[in-house]
Amino acid sequence: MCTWKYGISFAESTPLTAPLPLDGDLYQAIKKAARLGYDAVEVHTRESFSFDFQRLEQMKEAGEGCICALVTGRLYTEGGLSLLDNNSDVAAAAMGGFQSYIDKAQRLGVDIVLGWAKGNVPPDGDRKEYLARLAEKMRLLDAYAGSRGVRILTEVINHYETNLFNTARETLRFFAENALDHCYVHLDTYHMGLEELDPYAAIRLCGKRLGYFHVSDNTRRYPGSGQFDFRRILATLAEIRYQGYVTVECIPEPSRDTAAERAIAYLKACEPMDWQI
Ligand code: LER
Ligand code: MN
Repeated sequence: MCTWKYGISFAESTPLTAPLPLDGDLYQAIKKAARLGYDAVEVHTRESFSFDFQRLEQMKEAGEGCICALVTGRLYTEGGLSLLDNNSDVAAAAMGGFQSYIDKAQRLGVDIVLGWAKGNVPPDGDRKEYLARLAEKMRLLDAYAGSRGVRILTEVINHYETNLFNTARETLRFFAENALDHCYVHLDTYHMGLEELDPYAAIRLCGKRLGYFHVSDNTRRYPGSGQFDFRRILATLAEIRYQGYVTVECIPEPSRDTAAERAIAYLKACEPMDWQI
């Protein structure tokens, strides 16, 4: 046994180009993930999604699997809402959306992932001013989440996709400067490969503030398909006594099921032998 658990990304509907291996019915996907050896499913959905909480509780109790996190990206990619939108009504609607995700996460006993829906600094924007605006909104969300026992897993994403929180160091500094005690760093091996000069040092720098971890190989296909050193990555997670989820977020090639099967088999084979020491 290792100190972390394994998750896998899911959305009801997702194209084959997106790094979400599982799709279809949520409850069937949770059961399938459990059959494949995963502990949980990460759900990419809208803030309005209607969960059958009772059914999910029963499934968890029966050992049929569970949800590990709610991802908020669709608030932005489908809903067009972000915290940094210049239109204050849109930014306020984004805040409301985040609160809905947090309420649902509380019911489910999970955390939320914040990534794209924070928004960006526009090309002509004053970075300092936008960071101050983001800090103000994240302080409110941090308090809201904290009072509900939910953590905000803030994903560190490469600079081709967003211009805020591209490295672990930048993200940790923002948390410290704004006393965001319920925000945790969410690293992703794919993004680290593009941004972190030393990904192992980035994991160590996060230490106890590492709250979530996405894995895919260097081409974003399943772990074990490419060049990343997952033995060393998992050994570094063991070194910091990481206790969260290691979630497979990879392109579903050669097929959804094969990617999901190969990913978990490879990760388990890469677990450090001496992790307990
Ligand atoms: C989401 O977890 C992520 O990693 C981003 O690249 C958006 O897909
Ligand atoms: Mn990710």
